[in-house]
Amino acid sequence: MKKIIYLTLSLLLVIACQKAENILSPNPDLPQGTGAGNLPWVTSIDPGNYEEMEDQDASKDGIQGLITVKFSDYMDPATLTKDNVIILDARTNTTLSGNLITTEYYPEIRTWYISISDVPDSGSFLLRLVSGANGIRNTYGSPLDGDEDNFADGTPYDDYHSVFWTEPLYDTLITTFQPYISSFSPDTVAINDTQPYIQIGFPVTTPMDTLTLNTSNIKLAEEGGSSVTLNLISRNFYGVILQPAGPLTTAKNYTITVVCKNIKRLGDSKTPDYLLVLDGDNDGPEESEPDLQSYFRIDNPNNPPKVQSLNAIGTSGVKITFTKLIDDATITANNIMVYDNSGYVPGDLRVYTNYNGDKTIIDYYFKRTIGSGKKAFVSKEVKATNGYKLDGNGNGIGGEQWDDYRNSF
Ligand SMILES: [Ca+2]
Ligand SMILES: [Ca+2]
Ligand SMILES: [Ca+2]
Ligand SMILES: [Ca+2]
Repeated sequence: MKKIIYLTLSLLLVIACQKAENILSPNPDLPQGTGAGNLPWVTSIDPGNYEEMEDQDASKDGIQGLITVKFSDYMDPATLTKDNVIILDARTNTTLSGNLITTEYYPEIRTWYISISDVPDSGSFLLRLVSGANGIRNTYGSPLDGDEDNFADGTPYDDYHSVFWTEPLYDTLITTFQPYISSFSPDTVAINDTQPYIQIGFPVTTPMDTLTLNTSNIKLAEEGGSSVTLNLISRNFYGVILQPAGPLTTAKNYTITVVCKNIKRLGDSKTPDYLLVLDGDNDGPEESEPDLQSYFRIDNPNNPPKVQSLNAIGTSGVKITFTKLIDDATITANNIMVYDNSGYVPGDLRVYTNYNGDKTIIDYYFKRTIGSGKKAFVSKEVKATNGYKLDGNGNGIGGEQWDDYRNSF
């Protein structure tokens, strides 16, 4: 007994010593996802994006500005220098002199104060906090994640951007966000139309450079690779409509490719180029925006079988009704299962059709007492007699990777 107490005490001592020495000791104030292996980000900035910078000293000419930046993690003070603060005066398209900027970091509260001694009192300004290997980093050496996608994109893509103003000149406010896709069709669905319109929409806040909405940047290919000619039907600042030049083939899949790195929004001369590029993957700017791909199928969306209904048969079984006749060869113990909270519930299957003879019904009788949390599973590998695989998610295309059906009853 004595020995155990002794060990516990020494352990406590070690912990206490470590705590006193370690400036990174656990801080209940620190959010999840910090520390080594996680990228730091800006949790708040004052003035906020597109807000006014207040004058801190009315007795002096011009604006004596203060910017308060809070970080998610403990930062390396050596990287929090005025060299990593770039302030562009959008009115004159010049960068404020570093001589005007002083900074001070308070590690206990992970807060960085940036003072600017004489900001022009009429204008708007783009603030960039510089990321990257030589930019702002945390105490582990991980660079600032300006776009908060938990990926080190390097500078300038991971720089933190914010705009403030000293006089409300909206025409000089620089955009700090990229355009993205707000609507897209047809997107992973089956459609009966062999010459469907392909429509891509963009938010009203990011009017697009319509010249980049063209058939080099938005392409269509048949499953297997051969490309399909598209005609441009219409385009404006907020969207584009294209159409296959000829009819597409029924029962085939087609892939739409959007070359995001070439598609841009309209910008003023001062907005950095990389903020004009379409953010197809919704994770902020990066050196080369990847292509976005989607697909659709020319087909009757009712061709693939679906589970029409699940009905409990008292406590002894469940009735599974399909929308089609099912190929008996695919009705197997692997493809049709019932579970409860304690696991698999084996069953005896009675397979028959409805009165009209156009739908398969399976009565699944439990071979053990079923408990709570009961669910039926039907594999995407179940096929109708027409050869189509199960469409578990109901988008009209069967046998996709997400088409397993699971539901409680
Ligand atoms: Ca002043
Ligand atoms: Ca990033
Ligand atoms: Ca992106
Ligand atoms: Ca599907």
